[in-house]
Amino acid sequence: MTRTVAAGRALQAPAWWRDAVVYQIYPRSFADSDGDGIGDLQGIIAHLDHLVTLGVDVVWLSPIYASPQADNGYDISDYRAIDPVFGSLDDFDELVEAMHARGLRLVMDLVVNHTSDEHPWFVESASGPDSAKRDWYWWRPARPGTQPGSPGAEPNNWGAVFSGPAWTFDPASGEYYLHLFAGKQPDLNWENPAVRHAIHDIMRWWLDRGVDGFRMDVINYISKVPELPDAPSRPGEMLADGQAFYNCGPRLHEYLQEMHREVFADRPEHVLTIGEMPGVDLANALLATDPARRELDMVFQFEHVSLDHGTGGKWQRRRLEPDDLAATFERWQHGLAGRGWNSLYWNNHDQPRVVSRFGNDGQYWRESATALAAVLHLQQGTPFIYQGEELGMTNLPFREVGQLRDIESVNHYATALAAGVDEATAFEQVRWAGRDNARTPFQWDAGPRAGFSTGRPWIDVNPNHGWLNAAAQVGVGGSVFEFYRQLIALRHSDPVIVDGDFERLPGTAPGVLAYRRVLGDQQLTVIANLSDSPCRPGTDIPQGSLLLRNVTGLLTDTLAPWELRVFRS
Ligand code: TEU
Repeated sequence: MTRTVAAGRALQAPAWWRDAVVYQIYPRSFADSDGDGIGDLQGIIAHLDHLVTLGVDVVWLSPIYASPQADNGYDISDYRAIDPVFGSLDDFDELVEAMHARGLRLVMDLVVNHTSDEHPWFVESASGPDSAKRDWYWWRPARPGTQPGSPGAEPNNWGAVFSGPAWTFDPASGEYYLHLFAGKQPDLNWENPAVRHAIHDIMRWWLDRGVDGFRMDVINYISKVPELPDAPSRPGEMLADGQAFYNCGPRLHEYLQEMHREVFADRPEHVLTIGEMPGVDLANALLATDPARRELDMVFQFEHVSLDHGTGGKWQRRRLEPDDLAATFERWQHGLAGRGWNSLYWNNHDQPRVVSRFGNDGQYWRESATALAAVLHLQQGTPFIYQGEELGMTNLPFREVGQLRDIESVNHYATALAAGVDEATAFEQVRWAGRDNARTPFQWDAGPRAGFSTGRPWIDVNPNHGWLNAAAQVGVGGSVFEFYRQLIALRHSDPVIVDGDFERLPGTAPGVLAYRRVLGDQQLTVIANLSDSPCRPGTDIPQGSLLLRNVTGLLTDTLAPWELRVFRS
């Protein structure tokens, strides 16, 4: 009975988040208020007006909980405490108040596929096979017939995302524990209802404190096939990709529905929920975001940010074919239309900067940053802007291995060398695809350390901050920042962007991406040249009023390199 009433209300109430734009803050690299070289909560509070000027509605904060910082906070040792490096719970309450006073909502990062190995749950679990929390994690004996602790004795052959086997041996108990990421990130066993209840409790605790939603880290990995079988491996390779046994595993949707019932269903305000799902397919994304199923509002899928990966994965670079990009966009726009919901992103703290990766961060820096922004933001879904993306921040020209900070890059570099890859090749791999590219300090101004900190930043500042910074762009006509501001304002004022159907325009020239959004008699046509050469689009340039363009000069039937035009008709 209550469920019907709740469903009726949800259908009538306009969902506040449908036309919202989300801004991601990576706290470590946003603004440092105390000069220790690491960004913090007071730094964020001091810069909230930047977000208000930009016009975003929601902030997603990467993890700020107590953590040994083995993976920059994605390894949590206390879910109810703020890491002292970022501040205190008082600072947090102040942040929530300051955000709400400005009409901004706050989404927390929820990292519950795994904890830190320093979390009291794991410490207790590791205390011995008889521990009351032993089965809060995945403990397994060595492979039968092997010597425990010796190479190849791991319970199965899965590789970890951060290199090496997904198992670490604990000599004290003679067993191994599972970690899909680093050894300091043991996976929780969601099969155990006590684990799920403890997580629901944590979530309610933060909602009661005033947060407005959650971005859920690798939430599609929480259900594993409990037998944890070996995965098929490539000839000559010891380790294999175990995804078939944990990506959207057998109980994922059941767990998400339970979480919805236990945590979200009875809240007075809609709780915004975003599931990060590496490797998710369309079918599972639809199951997770169909409102009738009561799971999540949206998921991050990874297809468009994998198009430049080689067969060996992210470290193998392949040229992006704009046609592949158009086909991927079209598939997801159509696949989720009318039932599910897309999230739209180029960047986050795990992806290289889009203007360097898919654009041209040299000659066509401004043009490519703005064209890429527009082709993403004018689709249906919820756009996410990662800090600095609104300025067109670029990858860092790393010169040496000592500049690397990310556990994934450091481990990959060492593993590649051990496997016989030469230093130059291994370095080029992490330089191009490494996550540190996204994590350099936010470039506030041209001053020392880009105005990020008075101390020595934990990671190098990009040397281009002398000209690429917020002070040089905010309020300056023609800047990347002002272009983003326009895109956000358009979404807020134009229902065709929020609700219009998506139609890809066929027959375009190579490198040209063109689509139409249609709502009743309203139409928006987006045409972009995603290449360094001028070209004729190959599709009719529509008659109608020109709403947005990222270059100046005469309107002809040829698009300039990285030119974008948006027409309303
Ligand atoms: O990332 C999940 C993930 O699998 C990838 O995005 C990963 O970061 C990388 O690209 C693999 O090559 C999430 C977080 O966003 C990431 O920062 C964490 O390191 C990871 O989970 C573990 O918590």
